[in-house]
Amino acid sequence: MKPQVLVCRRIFPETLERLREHFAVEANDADVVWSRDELIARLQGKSGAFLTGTQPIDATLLDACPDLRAVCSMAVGYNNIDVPACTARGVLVSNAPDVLTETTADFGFALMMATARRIAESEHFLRRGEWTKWSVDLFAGADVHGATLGILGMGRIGRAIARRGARGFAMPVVYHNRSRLDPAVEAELGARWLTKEELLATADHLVIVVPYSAESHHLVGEAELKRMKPTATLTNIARGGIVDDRALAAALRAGTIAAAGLDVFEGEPAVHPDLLTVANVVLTPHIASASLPTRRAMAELAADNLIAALDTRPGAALPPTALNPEVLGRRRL
Ligand code: 8YV
Repeated sequence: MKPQVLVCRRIFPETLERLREHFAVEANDADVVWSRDELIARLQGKSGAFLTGTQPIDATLLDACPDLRAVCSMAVGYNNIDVPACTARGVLVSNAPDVLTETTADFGFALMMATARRIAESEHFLRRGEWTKWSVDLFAGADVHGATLGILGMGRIGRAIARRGARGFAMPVVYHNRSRLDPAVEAELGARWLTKEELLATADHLVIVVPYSAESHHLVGEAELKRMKPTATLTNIARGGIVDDRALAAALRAGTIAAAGLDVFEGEPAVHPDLLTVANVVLTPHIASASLPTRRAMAELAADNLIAALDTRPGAALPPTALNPEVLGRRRL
């Protein structure tokens, strides 16, 4: 009998087909966002769960779903999953890194440029029919080329954004990360490490790409925004909750910084109402990784992981991007 798996949201038909070759699949073609109780109910008897990045997997859920052996997510961020709790219960966890790095960096750069050059704000003005004449400073924004690019969180996506800025736009790159990059990598990227305080004060365009955790909650709030230049922009493509959205809306209104670009929000898909009424912010619905080829690659990678994770044959290949592969060692002994 094929193992049973739950696919938590609508995914591409070809990925579903592949999963059906290996598993008895319960899919979610209606793309309903299940409540926690519904998720637990649907996970009964399931060996695997295909996650799309938002379903919370914690100790209580795991204890209520004793058949679960693998949770495989098609997102790179896995702050929704309690990995130690999974490991303690022998549940394999995987995420989907690498396949989205370049696409997400493209979007981060695009959002930063849209923010600096006031593209959304001016488009809304045009659509409202308010464009009646050319003016010398009509939607005049900040330059991107040659400006200092600040990157908070220098992982794979941060480095891909640094390359775009340094090579394509002649931007001096400064960054802050808990661990400094290898000097050779710094030299290759043309990037200089700064303290967080120095980074905030130095960047003309600050892009946030740190993972979300208890430590990065409200990493940028009122005090941090006050350290930034009044001409600076802030772009967040990482996770909601890293920036204090209420403080950011107030800072944008007060002119503490010039503008912001946000793809992620605290409590999304809800957006802080203050952000919706501020003009100098570009808002997008968590789509940084959303090119079709990349979303397909993310889904395929999650499927690869799920198929390998539930393959109990001795010597079976390891899931390619497992976060706790040690649980398989235990299981396959
Ligand atoms: C996903 C993301 O689209 O991979 C991530 O961590 O934030 C996005 O690429 C998102 O997680 C889906 O919920």
